[in-house]
Amino acid sequence: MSPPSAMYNEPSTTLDSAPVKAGFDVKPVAINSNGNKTKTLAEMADKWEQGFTFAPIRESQVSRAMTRRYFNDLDTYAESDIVIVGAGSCGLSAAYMLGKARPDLKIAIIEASVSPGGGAWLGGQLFSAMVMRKPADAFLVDLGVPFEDEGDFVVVKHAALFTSTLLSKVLQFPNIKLFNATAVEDLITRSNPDGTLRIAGVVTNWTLVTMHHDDQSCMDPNTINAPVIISTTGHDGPFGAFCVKRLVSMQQIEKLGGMRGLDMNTAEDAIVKRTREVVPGLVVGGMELSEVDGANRMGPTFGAMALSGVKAAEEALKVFEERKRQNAY
Ligand code: 48N
Repeated sequence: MSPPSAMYNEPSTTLDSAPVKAGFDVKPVAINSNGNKTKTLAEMADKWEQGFTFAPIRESQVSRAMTRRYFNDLDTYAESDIVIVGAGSCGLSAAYMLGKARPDLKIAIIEASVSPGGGAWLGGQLFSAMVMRKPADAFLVDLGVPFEDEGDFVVVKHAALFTSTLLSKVLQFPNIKLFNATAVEDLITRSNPDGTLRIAGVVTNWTLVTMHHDDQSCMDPNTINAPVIISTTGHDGPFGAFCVKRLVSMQQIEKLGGMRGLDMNTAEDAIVKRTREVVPGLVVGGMELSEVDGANRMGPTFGAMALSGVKAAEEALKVFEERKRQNAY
């Protein structure tokens, strides 16, 4: 007998499509569909053979729980206030600052990899510890990440502790949505009255699709409109420095300066101080900026990534408020 064709009537659930609510909406202990409070771990301990069972499910409920939310998010963030390209340490730091400062704004993060975090899961040469030079310890204090104080710098015992804490805090903001496994493969542009261009959104596709444009027939992308983009796609590499390379190919900047040799003292100050709106509507931070300015690289010290993210958030908010004044979205 063929399966019931859509005969199954799921208990009605309507997603809260109201604008995102401020504050962390922490739910009480879950209540089963039959109205019973779910068991605690202590109540389950050592009783796995005495009647333990999961609540019943139908596969379509799982499918609908995922797809309903994902496509609701795509609809909600199709018009975003700020888009961050790249969820590495700089992009996530910018998202954290924006999530705290502006719960009223819709912020979309587009991350090409399935796993966000970029190069910040380990310190240098796959070692665990992460070094941040002061005053970047202020960011760790704000975030609540413990560290060992070594005088002019601090050490987080495992880079993953920093990145997972930052990621966890960012993902808990109700006004921030992470679209991972999704690549930005172009930029939306608008002409200003004076004939110059401004960036007004991003063009996206599943990363696996982006990687196969050469061996498949045309696979058109999707879009997200936003008055300001923060690009933190890292230094040059298969996906790196994407937006600034695109600015060159669309002749918005003449050429890239190219990241220079390693010099920690020079590199970190330059990246933080020069985090800025490189072209109207596009703020660049982190190591992508080294490709624009020809800045030195700093190697395995991450304070500049955090503070560049802090500054990128400030710069993006200035651009956002300016666009609002101009009514130029
Ligand atoms: O971690 P990264 O690469 O970039 P940053 O700038 O956040 O942090 C850089 C830092 O990890 C270093 O490189 C350290 C300090 N070393 C310096 C040195 O001297 O070597 O994160 C960039 C993220 C990655 O997760 C990419 O997957 C993502 O951006 N990404 C993209 N996401 C969406 N669309 C794209 N086109 C895209 N390109 C890159």
